[in-house]
Amino acid sequence: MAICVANYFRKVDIQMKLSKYLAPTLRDVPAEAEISSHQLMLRAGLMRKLASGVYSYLPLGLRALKKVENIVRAGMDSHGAQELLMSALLPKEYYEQSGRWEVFGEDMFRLKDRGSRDFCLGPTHEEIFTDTVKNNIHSYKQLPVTLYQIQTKYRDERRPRFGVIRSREFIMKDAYSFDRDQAGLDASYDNMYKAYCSIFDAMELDYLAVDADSGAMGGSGSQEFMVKSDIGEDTIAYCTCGYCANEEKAQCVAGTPDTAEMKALNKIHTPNSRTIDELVESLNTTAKSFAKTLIYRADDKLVAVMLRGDREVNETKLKNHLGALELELASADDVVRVTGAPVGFAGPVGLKEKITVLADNEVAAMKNFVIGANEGDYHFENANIGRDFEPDFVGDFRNITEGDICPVCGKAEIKTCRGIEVGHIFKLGTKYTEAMNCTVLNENGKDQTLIMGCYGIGVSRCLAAIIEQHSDENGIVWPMSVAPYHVAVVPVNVKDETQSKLAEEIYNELISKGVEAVLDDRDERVGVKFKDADLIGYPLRITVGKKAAEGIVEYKERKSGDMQELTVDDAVAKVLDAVR
Ligand code: 9G3
Repeated sequence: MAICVANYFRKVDIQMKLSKYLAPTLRDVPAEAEISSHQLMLRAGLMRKLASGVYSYLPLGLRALKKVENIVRAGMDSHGAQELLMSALLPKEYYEQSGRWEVFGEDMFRLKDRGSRDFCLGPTHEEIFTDTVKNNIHSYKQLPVTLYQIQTKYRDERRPRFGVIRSREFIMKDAYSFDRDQAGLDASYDNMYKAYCSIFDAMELDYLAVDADSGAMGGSGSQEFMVKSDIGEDTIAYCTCGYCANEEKAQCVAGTPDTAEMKALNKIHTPNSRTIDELVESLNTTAKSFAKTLIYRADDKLVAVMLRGDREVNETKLKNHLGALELELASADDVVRVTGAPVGFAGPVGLKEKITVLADNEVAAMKNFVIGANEGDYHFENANIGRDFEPDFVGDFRNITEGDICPVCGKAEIKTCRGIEVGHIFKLGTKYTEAMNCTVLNENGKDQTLIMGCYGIGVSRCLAAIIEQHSDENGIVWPMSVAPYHVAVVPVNVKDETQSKLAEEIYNELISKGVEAVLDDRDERVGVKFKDADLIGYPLRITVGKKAAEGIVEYKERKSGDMQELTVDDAVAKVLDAVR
């Protein structure tokens, strides 16, 4: 059947001739595109923007996207996962069962049907897969099972940016594993980890698997697959010992306790020293001898967190410690009310309201440091924990930075780089299976709640990440595995019978051998054709020019830029070799 279907729908020739092909390349860089992959996807005619964070894929972009999708599919299928396709139009009842209908406020696209029943456009499908397993798997003998889909997701991002890297509609592969117990989940999770490594290797992505925060998903741990890139939104901390974590999660080791004698606490007049720089300037000291106090609003409570003056607060660690859903810096009014002073003089001593005071473990190791005096234009010097104030909790609340000691090996210094998250795998636990009563009968005929993992890959984001990592000043440099076409056959002058005829013959021979070739039969100057071929980034190019009569063509590799003159047969053989 398959063969005759292929014959039945023989590819019409038009499909690969550029004179008829929709590949609208652009000379100029679109203003709104800030990063190279976004610029190149627009300029090479791969996609067009429909609205903010909403894109249409043109033929070249769709071919490459489908290749990325098929690599993901092959990786999942080869690791025993089973593909489904769920609806993207989801009734609110499922999200109400898990309590997420309210939680995901503005991000969720919500709509009503003609009977004014509430639906959403699916942002993720934990509830839907759990419901499917609940209704269709009843015995432990049917476990373990990992189900997945490749499907369009919708999230109303506040600030869509970077093309399809952060868009409001995107294609995700989301998978969900169901096991009887933790050991089963560990096995399913490790299996997915291996699948992800094989998938990203096949796409020729240079990635790191990093320990990550599980955020609202909870569960017992997660890892992100990060593609190294200077435009990545995430910061990764890594060590030569192999430790690797998202900055959100990376642990910071406590400072070594300062053994100096405690000096007397002393209030000092610090007029107009609101910022650390001004304070450092006026006290002729460094930020390291200062402990700043930041006031946050966590859900409906105010909280103070203290850090050494030169450190940044890690809001993910703070939010997780407090178990808060919402966390933001307190308003100026809140700060004035709780400190009794204008912003910039907050400290742990003399707060006007009893609020929780958290201290980063580095502050707990400091002696005789400067703190705000909760009074306009005043600070205290020589403050010491234990004598002058007692924090309610000492923990890790700061961002790791380059040069910090690695929390794992305790010897080497941490380095950081930026990355784009292309995958995220979670050990979810029983959050959804409990909420939705998803159980199977065990050996003893007793109901047993299943334990889940969930695993995401940003398929459309991978396409952009591949371009971020595989492009140069002339355009995209596609890896062969995801290139929209393998080779462009370019006659220099289409009006020259010999060149056109030979080019067409080469193109037909390549197609007949299963090579994905395009023929640039446009009546354009050869310079334009070469620029387009480099911009679109076909991995190989065969140019048919003056030496066509002698049966000599030029073979060019996009990546290395190597060019050589070959006989037609040698050129065709080289293409076949490179494609396989
Ligand atoms: C929502 C909205 C936005 C969301 C979510 C739900 C992120 C949401 C986390 C995940 C976790 C995993 C399965 C595949 C891998 C990732 N943004 N997340 O759950 F309703 Cl509006 O999606 N889901």
